[in-house]
This record gives sequence, structure tokens and C-alpha cells, in this order.
Amino acid sequence: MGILNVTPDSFSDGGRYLDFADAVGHGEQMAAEGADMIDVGGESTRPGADRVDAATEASRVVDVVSALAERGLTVSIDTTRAAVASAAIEAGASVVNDVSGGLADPDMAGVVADAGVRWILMHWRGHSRDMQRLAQYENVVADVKAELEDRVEAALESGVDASRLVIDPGLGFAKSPEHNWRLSARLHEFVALGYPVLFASSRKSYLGRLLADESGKLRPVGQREAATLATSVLAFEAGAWGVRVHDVAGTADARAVWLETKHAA
Ligand code: PMM
Repeated sequence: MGILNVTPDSFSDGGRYLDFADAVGHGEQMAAEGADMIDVGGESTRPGADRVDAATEASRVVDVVSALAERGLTVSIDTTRAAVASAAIEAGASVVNDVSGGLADPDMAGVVADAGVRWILMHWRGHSRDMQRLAQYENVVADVKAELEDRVEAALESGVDASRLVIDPGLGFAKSPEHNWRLSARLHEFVALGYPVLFASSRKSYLGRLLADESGKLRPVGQREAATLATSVLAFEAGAWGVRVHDVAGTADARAVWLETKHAA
């Protein structure tokens, strides 16, 4: 899954794809590099980010979704809002990537069920503004699994077909670096729940912290690519269904190496 943030303030690519032609061009490029789907987002979810209103969010994404879908690409819409998901589905999106796992908007389940689209349920405890204070767990793996299972249950009760669901442990969302590492190390336990698992580590700050210099300064966002690729290969090995990344070309190469090694075994 290639990331296309049509936002002024996302932590890695914020501001780069606000222009319509740049956004569509980048989506096409990621597809050519091997992305099976393009994840279009119009609201930054970076820790501490302020929210934008639904009309602004929808206006950023709808034309881009429609242009990519018209070109035959599979488009996912990264939103927690039912109205934005609905507009994007209308424009041709066939996947809803909901970082709130259906918690932020009570109407989301109905929109997804009616449209019959895929729904990525990410583990989430609150909006970006205050999520880091919610990073308190008894046992992070058990707690995140249980909370995700609750979201799956709620989705099924709302009439969403089980075959449409994908789960995601939500790295960086109400998680400390230690939580992210623990969840990554035990990703196979999420795979064992029986739903496809999406892993989304790309350029996140826990990688910047691991690779900080001697003074403690985080490795800059643009220099976290090799670390991201390493986490993606580990996720494939753990059985992940997909990875959500900025660098599609590098990920496709890393996946080819992983696949060839698997086949040679
Ligand atoms: N992370 C971000 C945005 N969307 N979606 C899913 N399913 N999982 C994630 O971990 C996730 C997401 C934030 O990263 P970005 O600013 O690079 O888009």
C-alpha cells in the first residue's frame, strides 16, 4: 500500500502532494513501482495534529481518488469520517482505511456495510491531539489484541462481512517506542487472529529514536528508509497481508528478496 497524503502537515510527506497533478502523478508512480493500492488521506494523524473539518478533508481527497480510480488503480481512503468515506467511495475508492477502527464516527460501519468495501480497522484510543497520554497498557500485545477483537465484533454486528475486514495494531497511535517494538515482535499473534494484518511502520518516530545520534537527536524522517524496509521484511515473515509505506520501489525489491528466499526454502 503506497501512502499519498494530500495534507499540508503529515510528518513525512506533508505539503508535497497538495497540488492535484502532483498527487495523481505520485499515486500513478507508486502503482507503477508495485503498489497494489494507493492510500489517499486528507487529514494528518501525526501525534499532536489539529483536526480539519470534514468539508476540507473531503475537498482535498475526492478528485484525487476519482482520478486514480479512473486510471484503474485500487484506492483506499484514509479517514475516520463516514461522510468523507462515503464521498470517496462514490468517487471510486474500494477500501476504507479507518485509523479509529470505527470508533470515531458511529456512522462509519453503516457506510462500509452498505458499500461492501474492505475496511481496515486500526487499533486506536483517541484523536491525535491527546493520543500519547493514552499509551498505558497492562500488557500491550494482549490489550491491543483484545481491543481490536472488540472492533471486529462491532463491525460484524453492524453487518460488515468478515471477509471485508483487515486489522492493524496501529504503530505510533497511543504507543511508546517500546510498545511499537513489542507489537512488531509479536505481529504473528495478530496474524493468528485470522484476519489479514496491515503493518504500518513507515518512517515513524520510533525508528528515528532507534537510530538517533549520540546527542539524542532523532534520525531525520527522510533517512529512515532502510530501517523501514527491515521492519517490512520482518512483517512479511510474520505473515502480514500488507505494509503501508512511502517507498514503494524499495519495498517491492525487499519483498522480492523475501519471496525468493521463501521459495528457495
Ligand atoms: N499511520 C498513519 C496514517 N494512516 N493507517 C493505518 N492503517 N495504519 C497506520 O499506522 C497509519 C495509517 C500515520 O502515518 P502517515 O502520516 O505517514 O500517513
